[in-house]
Amino acid sequence: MPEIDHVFLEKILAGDRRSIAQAISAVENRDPAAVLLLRELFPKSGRACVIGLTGSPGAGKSTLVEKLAEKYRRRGKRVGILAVDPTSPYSGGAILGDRVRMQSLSQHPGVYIRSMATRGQMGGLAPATQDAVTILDAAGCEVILIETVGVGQDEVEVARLADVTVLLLVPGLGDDIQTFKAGVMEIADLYVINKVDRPGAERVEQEVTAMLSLATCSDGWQPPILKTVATTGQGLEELVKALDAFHDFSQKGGVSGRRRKDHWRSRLLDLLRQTLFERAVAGLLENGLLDRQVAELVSHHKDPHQVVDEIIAALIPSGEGSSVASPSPTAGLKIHHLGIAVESLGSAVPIFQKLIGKAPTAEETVVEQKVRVASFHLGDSCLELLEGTSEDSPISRFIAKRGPGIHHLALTVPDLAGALCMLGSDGVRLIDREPRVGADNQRIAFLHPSSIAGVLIELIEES
Ligand SMILES: Nc1nc2c(ncn2[C@@H]2O[C@H](COP(=O)(O)OP(=O)(O)O)[C@@H](O)[C@H]2O)c(=O)[nH]1
Ligand SMILES: [Mg+2]
Repeated sequence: MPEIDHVFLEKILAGDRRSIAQAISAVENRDPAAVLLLRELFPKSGRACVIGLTGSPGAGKSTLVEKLAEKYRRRGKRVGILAVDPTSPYSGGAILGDRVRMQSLSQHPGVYIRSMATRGQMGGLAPATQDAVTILDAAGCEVILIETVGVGQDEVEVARLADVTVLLLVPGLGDDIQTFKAGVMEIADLYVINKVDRPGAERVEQEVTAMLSLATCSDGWQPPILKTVATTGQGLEELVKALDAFHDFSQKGGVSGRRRKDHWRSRLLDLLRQTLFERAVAGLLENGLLDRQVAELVSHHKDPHQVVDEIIAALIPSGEGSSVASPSPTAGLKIHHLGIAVESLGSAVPIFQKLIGKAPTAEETVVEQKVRVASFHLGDSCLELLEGTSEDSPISRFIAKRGPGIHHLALTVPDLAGALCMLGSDGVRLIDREPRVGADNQRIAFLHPSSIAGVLIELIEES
């Protein structure tokens, strides 16, 4: 069992370059000592702002990263740079001019540059990059810039671990947008058209604008399109301002917290999947079960599904697997409010006021839902009287079809995504397969009345 080297740990925390480099190599090589090291470093991380920059090779990512690093240095921030791009000049792969330029940056005391091996990472590229981020973060880097080529699934995963994702496009690569559409295009928070000193920038801008007009912005953020000349620094000030604006927005609107939650959820599931699998396979190899089952497949005596069932049965003795108690994603569910469709608040409010013995706590119009709401707080939950503000409001349509009365029941759940996943696999009809943002920036989703005794259910994530 490896032991933690406290001197080494202290050096990393103090920002010692060589120790940081060794630690990142250790995670890349999946050195068993790295697990212990990360355990010590993890509680000291989580403070850095992680900025992902992605785009095709040659788009100017490294040049832009260098300029951004300078800007943040001037603000007194310590900057970490991770290049997850095999063609990046950080790795010494580019022309001499670039290399000299990068070397000057890398010798700056407040900047740490590292390129990640992009092939042959056993646990995958994104987990290794995540671990490198943890190390840099714990070592005191306040801003971490990650450069990736935004084409493959791996790179999309890397982009997802950033707090903000910037997509770089350049004029003249007409099919850029097509290439990116499948992955990174939708997850970018900022679009940068670099090399606007070259012809064709307007066309790229038009294409991005057209693409964004089709996209649904789930978080309420309208991604800006910026124009830069990374080599001269033109447009850099605006880019930094836009990054600041996104940072403020995501902190205030809870986007940052939600993203981190989504990120760590998928990271945990990946790690579980991988670790469980590795441990199971190690056991199989030891006792020869795998080889025996492979022979059964080769001779077509058994089919693969049958073999998988048998292997799992051998790994998990009967009953054990099914009796593992896991908390249900809907445990701790509470009534948030009951929505009642009324023809007019003017006549309904006084009746309820008499019934409840107090005036409504709030009356407001939710423009996007075309509804006017009067809320009466009752203990931990509340009664909402809903009046449609136009004929095509869902409330007006409900009344036209069914008459006034109970419209929906809203419940809070601690884990909305988990609840949707569970309910969906139990055959409940979901109106929203994924959580979306509702009034007050809460994460909500609706369940279809047809599978829940005719009641429309709104699930709200507990904040
Ligand atoms: N004309 C022009 N050239 C640029 C601009 N930005 C970067 N370059 C050049 O484009 C080449 C590729 O840049 P680099 O930063 O290495 O791109 P990366 O592969 O995306 O990291 C280099 O020779 C840069 O000097 C720009 O805005 N205008
Ligand atoms: Mg590069």
